[in-house]
Amino acid sequence: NANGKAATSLPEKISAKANPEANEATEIAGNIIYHAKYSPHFSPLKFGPEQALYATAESLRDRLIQLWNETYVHFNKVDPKQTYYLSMEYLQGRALTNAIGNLNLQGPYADALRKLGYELEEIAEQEKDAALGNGGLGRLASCFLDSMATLNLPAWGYGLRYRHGLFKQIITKKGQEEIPEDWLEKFSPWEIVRHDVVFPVRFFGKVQINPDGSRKWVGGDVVQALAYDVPIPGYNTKNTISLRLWEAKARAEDLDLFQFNEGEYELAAQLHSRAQQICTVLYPGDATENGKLLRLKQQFFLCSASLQDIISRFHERSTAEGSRKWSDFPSKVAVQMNDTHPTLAIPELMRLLMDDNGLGWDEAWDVTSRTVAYTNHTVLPEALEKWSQSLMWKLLPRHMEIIEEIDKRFVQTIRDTRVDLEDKISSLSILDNNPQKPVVRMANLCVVSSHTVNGVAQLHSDILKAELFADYVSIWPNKFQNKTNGITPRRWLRFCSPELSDIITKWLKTDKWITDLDLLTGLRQFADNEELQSEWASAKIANKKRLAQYIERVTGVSIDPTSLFDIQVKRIHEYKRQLMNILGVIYRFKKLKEMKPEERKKTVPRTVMIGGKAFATYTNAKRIVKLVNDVGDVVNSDPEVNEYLKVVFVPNYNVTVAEMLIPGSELSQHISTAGMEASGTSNMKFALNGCLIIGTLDGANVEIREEVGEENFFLFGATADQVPRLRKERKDGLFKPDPRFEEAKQFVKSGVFGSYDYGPLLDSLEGNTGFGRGDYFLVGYDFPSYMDAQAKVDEAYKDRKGWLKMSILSTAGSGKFSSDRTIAQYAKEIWNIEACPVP
Ligand code: T68
Repeated sequence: NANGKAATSLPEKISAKANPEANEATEIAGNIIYHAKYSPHFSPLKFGPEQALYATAESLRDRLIQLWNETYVHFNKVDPKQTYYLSMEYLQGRALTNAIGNLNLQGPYADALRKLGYELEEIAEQEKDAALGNGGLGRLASCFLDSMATLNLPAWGYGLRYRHGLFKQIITKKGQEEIPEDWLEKFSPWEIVRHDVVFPVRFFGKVQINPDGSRKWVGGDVVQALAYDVPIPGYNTKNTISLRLWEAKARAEDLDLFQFNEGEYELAAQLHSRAQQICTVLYPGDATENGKLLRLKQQFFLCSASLQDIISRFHERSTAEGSRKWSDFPSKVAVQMNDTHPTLAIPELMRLLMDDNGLGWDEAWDVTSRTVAYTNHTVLPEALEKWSQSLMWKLLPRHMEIIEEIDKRFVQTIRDTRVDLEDKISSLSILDNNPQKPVVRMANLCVVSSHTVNGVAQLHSDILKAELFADYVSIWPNKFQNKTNGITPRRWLRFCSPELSDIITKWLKTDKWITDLDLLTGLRQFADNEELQSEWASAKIANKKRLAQYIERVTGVSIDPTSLFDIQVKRIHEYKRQLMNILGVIYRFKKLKEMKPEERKKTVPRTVMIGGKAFATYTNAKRIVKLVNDVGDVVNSDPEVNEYLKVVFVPNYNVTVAEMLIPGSELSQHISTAGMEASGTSNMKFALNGCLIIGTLDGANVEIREEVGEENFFLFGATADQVPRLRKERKDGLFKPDPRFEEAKQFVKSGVFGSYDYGPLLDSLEGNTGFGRGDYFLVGYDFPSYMDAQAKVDEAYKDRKGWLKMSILSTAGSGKFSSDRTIAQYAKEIWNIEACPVP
């Protein structure tokens, strides 16, 4: 209501005011009321924050549907070449603030909600994250969708509608525990179910050979794929594209009524329950045979449903000008595979073309290989997908025939044309026929079948070409490209830090940087300006205070907003070396303890925040989480030290938590073993928000350092080309550890941080003797240069003006890392598509 008290019941009427903004707000408020009343999801009478969220989202959804429809009709009319992004993961996060911001309705929506007694922020807080992904790869897909829409590109995303997204992490005395996430517990106001978009997807069965020699996949189980569209609005444009998520459903006739009436309920509904399993969770455990089968089903389900939909749209659009030739398909359709998870799109497109549409092999292969392209996101051998051949024969017999044929033809071509590669054939081929464990190498299938293969940062793409795919490069030198990742500046600056955004707009005298991020270089000329510096500092401190309040609320730890905020947030993985971070903290703590009080006063107070989820079965990663928490407990309650050092494990790191942490950060850590982090994208978000990076020459760090200037980047550590030699030296016992490293490990062993057995974790850092596991990630080697770089950070932070200047230059140098730039390059250099703006 008007005096700012939350309304608990629905106002009947909202009165209009004279100015147009106010009228728009009145209309929106009316629409929110309408939805609360006539699209009810709750009983009447109560209109609390939750009811307000759903009604507000539905009022926005009306606009999104309108824009989505206009975009669809326009694309249908113009009939441009369209890209389809296939991804098993999307980390969308919340949608309300983003939709309001992209539609430029911030003012009217805030006013409308105020009329109803609410603040917009308070309502936005109610929304659950859509967390249909793990980490960087899934968030990249979501940033890409935002850029595709904003650039008016004819492009769509396809994914799965997981009932439960990524688990929720809670921290107990035992460390990380996982509880199921439930974004659909009530419902999602953003999705639109399309009851007319349904495709059958088959599993198991057999291949039938017809009298004319053609083949058909028959029998087995058939489930229905039902489409849900999540509208993706572009920024400052009408174009609104789709993230189409598939849900698996059984048909009514799949219920065996006879069995049901016999009291055999489970048996009667087994097809229903098998269909339901497909979209129940993201990444079901795959330690068991059943688990593997379910994951393979998920991948095929995404590929088959999406391709049937793409083909049906190809036909739908061709009716306007008469039927179209299949050879035109690649000039109307581009399919981008986000890593190898959607690889089955290749044999599935071949099957649909040959078995359902009568194309011959050569014609089908020509169409397929001109349509699909593949992005690689990792060089870690354990992350390169290999599926057991027997499992594939069982679930997808026709696809295995096709894969065998692709492999046979490829190998034959190499034999015919490249005698020099004869001894490489066993590693180049798609099928690995090792009798112990015959597998299909999905990355090889992707490289052989795609017209383009790309890495996600320059260093990563160079490594792909020089190592993982080197022999393929000699066959197809022009197939390989780099597309350095990017992030959307809307979510990751404009909306998550409105304070800093307004300052940027004021100094650049334009807000065009929001869609043309290179304009940020215009800040460089003001980097020394005291007025800008003081405004910059006040935005930072406001963001730090907001973050401090959040930390206190979720962890109970109170942190000092004037201390240096040092953050490392990402999935917990040994190669990302959170262990090096916490060992550094442990060393710092020990030194602080040893200091006299006057000495301590001269140090730079720091708050170290670490957050991230460990995969549920990744034991060492979970040990790291436990160690960070234990160290935090001891350090934060130490009265001698806790004024100078705090250690916080930020629980349940996700997109929404990132939107809080990143704007309040001053130093962030991107410290992976060189050569192992393909790109990293949070490094870009931090840099964009004026946060300095301490990091190795790995992934996109290399390019960030180039752009922001080496004097604004705290570099340390071995380079990627040194890593193999260093690993060997470590193994041969030639490595001499730094005393600081030994001291830190010894301190943990002494039991200061409790009785948990950190032995196995510490052993992973030792050479190959005894219990040692070789320190594969070279924590020991990089530790001294890491500590030296940290000392430089402390020195630099003491110079307030110098630090602010570096912070401004960091933002100024981040223009390259807009996903608008990345997507424009994909559009031009891989997809060959053009903007198609809705008039
Ligand atoms: C990440 N990969 C890279 N993989 O690690 C990161 N899911 O360097 C890069 O910036 C990012 O991709 C975007 O390119 C992942 O996030 C996964 O999450 C993954 C791996 C295997 C299976 C499923």
